[in-house]
Amino acid sequence: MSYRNDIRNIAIIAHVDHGKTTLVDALLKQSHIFRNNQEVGELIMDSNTLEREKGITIMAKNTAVEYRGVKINIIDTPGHADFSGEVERVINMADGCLLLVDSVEGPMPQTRFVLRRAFEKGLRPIVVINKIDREHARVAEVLKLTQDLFLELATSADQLDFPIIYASGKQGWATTDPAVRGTDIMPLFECILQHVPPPQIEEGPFQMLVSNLDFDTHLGRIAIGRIWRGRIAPHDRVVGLKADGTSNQAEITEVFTYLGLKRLSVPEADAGDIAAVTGLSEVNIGDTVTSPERPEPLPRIQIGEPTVEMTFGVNTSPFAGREGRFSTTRQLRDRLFRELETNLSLRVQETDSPDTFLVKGRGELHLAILIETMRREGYEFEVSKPEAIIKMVDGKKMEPVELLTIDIKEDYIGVVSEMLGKRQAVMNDMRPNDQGGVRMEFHIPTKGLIGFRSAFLTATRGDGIMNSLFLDYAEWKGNITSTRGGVLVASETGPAVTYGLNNAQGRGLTFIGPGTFVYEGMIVGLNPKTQDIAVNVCKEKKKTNIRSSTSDIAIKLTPPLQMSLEQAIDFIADDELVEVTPENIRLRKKILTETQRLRAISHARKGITI
Ligand SMILES: Nc1nc2c(ncn2[C@@H]2O[C@H](COP(=O)(O)OP(=O)(O)OP(=O)(O)O)[C@@H](O)[C@H]2O)c(=O)[nH]1
Ligand SMILES: [Mg+2]
Repeated sequence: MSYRNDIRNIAIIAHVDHGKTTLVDALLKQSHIFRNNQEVGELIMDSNTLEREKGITIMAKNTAVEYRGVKINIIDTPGHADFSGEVERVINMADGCLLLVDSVEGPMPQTRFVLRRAFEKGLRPIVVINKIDREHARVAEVLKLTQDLFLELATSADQLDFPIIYASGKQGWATTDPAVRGTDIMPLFECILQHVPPPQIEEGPFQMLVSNLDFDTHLGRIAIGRIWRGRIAPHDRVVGLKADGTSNQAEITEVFTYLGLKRLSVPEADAGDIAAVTGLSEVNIGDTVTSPERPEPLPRIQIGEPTVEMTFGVNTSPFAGREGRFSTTRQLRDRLFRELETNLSLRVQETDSPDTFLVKGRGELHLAILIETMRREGYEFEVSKPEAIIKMVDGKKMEPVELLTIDIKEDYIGVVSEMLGKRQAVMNDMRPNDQGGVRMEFHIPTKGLIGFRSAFLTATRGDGIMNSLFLDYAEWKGNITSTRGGVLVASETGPAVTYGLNNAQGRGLTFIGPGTFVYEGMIVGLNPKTQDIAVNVCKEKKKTNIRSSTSDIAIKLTPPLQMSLEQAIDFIADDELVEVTPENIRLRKKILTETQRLRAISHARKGITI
């Protein structure tokens, strides 16, 4: 066994928004890998469109910088619990990690999750108390809470001895003494060099674990991973070892390593480094690529199970085929199965219906991001309400349970507790938080969380914060009765008009404006009663020659309540669907005509299935 002192491999891990990607900006910029006049902007690693729009990291990505002659491979990871699979996918590549903790928020549920994963993989952590420029920073307390978390999760005594850096990633500085403001990020670089173990190298022929895939129209499939043994060069012959025990031979065409945002073509790459290779057309994430001399597989990547499922089906609305470029079963099927290659915690299953697929993910956001990505690519399809994944264990029905942490103002304790009570949540902690409000912790079945976020934000007037983390499976606690009201359903097909919408607004809230094309069975609003109400939003005022009063001329409509994709998915009930196309997000009843819906309801009451 030997070491490579010229390399360090680190993962940046934390709860969502604790400043990982911003800190990577500082590391990139201050390692001077950009030209002086190069405009690189902010959140450089959040390079895909949805990441930039949402301001969150969705996919883990790697980059590298050089500091005092040492190459530091940096892996930026997402902090949102729904993308935990990304952390699990890439953490194998690192020897150490920067565990960021926001100096105001302190350790949060996902901080615990990622630290546990880091310990399982034997990574050496450096704690970075981050955002210490914030006005309400409470550095000493947050450090104490972080130490408590280490005490709770460490499996050996040496894990308790971790270096601490205080930083403002945004202002680009770090310091070892919280009382002294830093001037640059160098103290963090120094700490990485000193405390992250250099990669250990096992002697022997080439062996690499594939942790990521990329595609390039010229180069084809690019396999990215850490080299554990040996070296690799263009034209080397290799063997790809697959999950099912089979293998295939290939010849490497090109080898790349990373520097900054670039992939550099290199004559060879050696053990300890993170490299990208081309020439393997069949390779998948988790496969081991080795020299044919010693084709030994590395342990496969462990990915947590999905907890939420929903169906993706071919669009069956009367407007099907009008707005999307890809709308057939084949296209939908191919796209979904292709997603499995890189989205490791996703599962796709065929169902009894050939036009419908069951898609399982780590949470509503995980699935919503896939839906949004596909719709932007030109797909149209319909999705059902997300549901928690139920398992049978020893003949018992089990369901996923999550730890829910919320921060709210005291005034909302009553209303939020009541909402959560109805959703089978059990409170296990409540204490004052540092923003003058309270922090409450609950155990709640995943099914109770579905649809909760928007209700929670409405109830707290947008300033409540909630985070949830999968805990475990527990015995099924029974159904939750929906608290949502009935909907307003269009009874005719055609363009909605002001007169018809005005009538509909007499019955409830509307979701669409005049001019929107609707079809019979499409959901156009919400009503306060429990039953659905059919409304004719296409109805025009009868034309007469005489205007009875001036109020007929200018009807003032209340602006429609427009829902984002995530809100729409959260909103729908079991007998409803969201129709997704590149141009529109429509809500609809599964059964479009009112008579058939009523018949289905009466059959259901009598226990008849149709
Ligand atoms: N005051 C202050 N704000 C910061 C600092 N670092 C990041 N932020 C802000 O915190 C927010 C989140 O920053 P990101 O870098 O995207 O956080 P992240 O951990 O990468 O988030 P995810 O990848 O989505 O988990 C942004 O609005 C940043 O501007 C800091 O040092 N000080
Ligand atoms: Mg990020």
